[in-house]
Amino acid sequence: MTKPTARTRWVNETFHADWQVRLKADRVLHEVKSKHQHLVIFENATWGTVLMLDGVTQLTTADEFMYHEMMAHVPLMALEKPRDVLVIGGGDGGVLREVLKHGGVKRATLVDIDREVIDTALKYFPQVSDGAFDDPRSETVIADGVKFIAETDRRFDAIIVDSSEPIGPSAVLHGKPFFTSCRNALKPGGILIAQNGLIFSAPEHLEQTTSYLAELFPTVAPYTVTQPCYFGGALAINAATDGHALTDIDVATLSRRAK
Ligand code: SPD
Repeated sequence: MTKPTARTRWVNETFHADWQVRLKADRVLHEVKSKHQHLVIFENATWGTVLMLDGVTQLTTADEFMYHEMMAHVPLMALEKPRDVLVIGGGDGGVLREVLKHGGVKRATLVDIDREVIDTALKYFPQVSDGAFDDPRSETVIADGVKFIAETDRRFDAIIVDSSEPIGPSAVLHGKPFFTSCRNALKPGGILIAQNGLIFSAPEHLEQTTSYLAELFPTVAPYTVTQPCYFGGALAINAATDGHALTDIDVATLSRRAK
């Protein structure tokens, strides 16, 4: 632990209207206002390297595995043979890294609007993507995820939306038109996954997404991850499908797939 001094820089999370969390920046590694958002990367003795976008903590190298594993393995373990996976957002490469652990995945496409996030992630915390961007099965597209999904002819077994909160460039990744396009780009039985905010402090976010998805899919099955750097309790991850994979699965099947 390094002792705060008068010159210590604290970086505040500014997303919540009525409360703030701040982290000490032992060393600011990079800070830029990109074309799309304010990005800051800094070191903290407890959390390791921290990425904040527009005042929202996106990841810390100490605990990122919790969120990334839950975003990737829940849908991919629920499917018998996922081959084509799309990640929208997630420019740090953490979800992509977990997706590529599934040997059956033949093509994993990551679409992020902000090249700055990918480039700085590779420079300042390459262990998060851990080579995923160089995997021959992966491809990276710098594009607006909303436009990409509305226009693509491809069909995916799983679409994983690794967005920030509904502000800045991420806001449109929480709307019904976007989720409608995602549904249209899934193969029959495919699964849509979307980061859905802190349940305790933003229940309306989970309620709204769940109602959008319920109008689009016969099965909606949100689950949670509790990751220490997302202060305020459990974070919701929403999941939807027109098949049965999310609800009709037994332990023996999961165990066989895990092997
Ligand atoms: N409350 C913040 C949720 C941030 C979700 N996105 C994290 C990106 C990590 N790949």
